[in-house]
Amino acid sequence: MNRFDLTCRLVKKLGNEAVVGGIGNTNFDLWAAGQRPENFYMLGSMGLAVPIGLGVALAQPERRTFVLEGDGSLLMQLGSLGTVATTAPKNLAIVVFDNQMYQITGKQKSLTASSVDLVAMAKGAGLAQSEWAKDEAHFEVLVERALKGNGPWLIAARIDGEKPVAVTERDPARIRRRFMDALARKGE
Ligand SMILES: Cc1ncc(C[n+]2csc(CCOP(=O)(O)OP(=O)(O)O)c2C)c(N)n1
Repeated sequence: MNRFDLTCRLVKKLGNEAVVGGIGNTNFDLWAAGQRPENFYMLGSMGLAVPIGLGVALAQPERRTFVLEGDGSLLMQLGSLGTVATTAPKNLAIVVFDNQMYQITGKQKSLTASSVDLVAMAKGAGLAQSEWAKDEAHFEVLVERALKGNGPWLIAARIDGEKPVAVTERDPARIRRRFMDALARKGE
């Protein structure tokens, strides 16, 4: 599967849901898939997308929140999976794009290229509703489930090594302001 393609499939289904894009390529493809004020483009820190998304989900339980993260970044903040399972927000879905490498810093292999299974780890952390997407159609089924049912969920997809389609504008203050303004408009 391909990160940009899956990101577009997800974004097409969205209304007022919040989306937190993790560092790097995940973020860039979210940007390229169509800029929404409800998207927060996290710049700079590996592993912070899940903690930020968890905060958003807990603060606005009536709004669904999707977190998009790379395998390397999720591995850097694994404890966050346990925190999500323990706080159990019904409105939070984590999407992990697993390319088995730290692509943006030079394609170094990550541990998912060898022994690590992120879905098994998520289940071990207490996230029972964790699943590998078998293909694009199955990915869409899992996203639909996350849009309608009670979470938290973790959706993992094995992706190719394609480069991202664009690069996120590096204007953190603007990104933050736009996101906060969008989230202040509750119920839209
Ligand atoms: C805490 C921290 N450590 C290291 C880096 C440098 N760095 C930025 S992105 C990245 C790799 C990210 O890998 P992954 O999340 O798997 O995404 P991919 O690049 O494969 O899309 C690294 C090592 C960083 N930004 N923050």
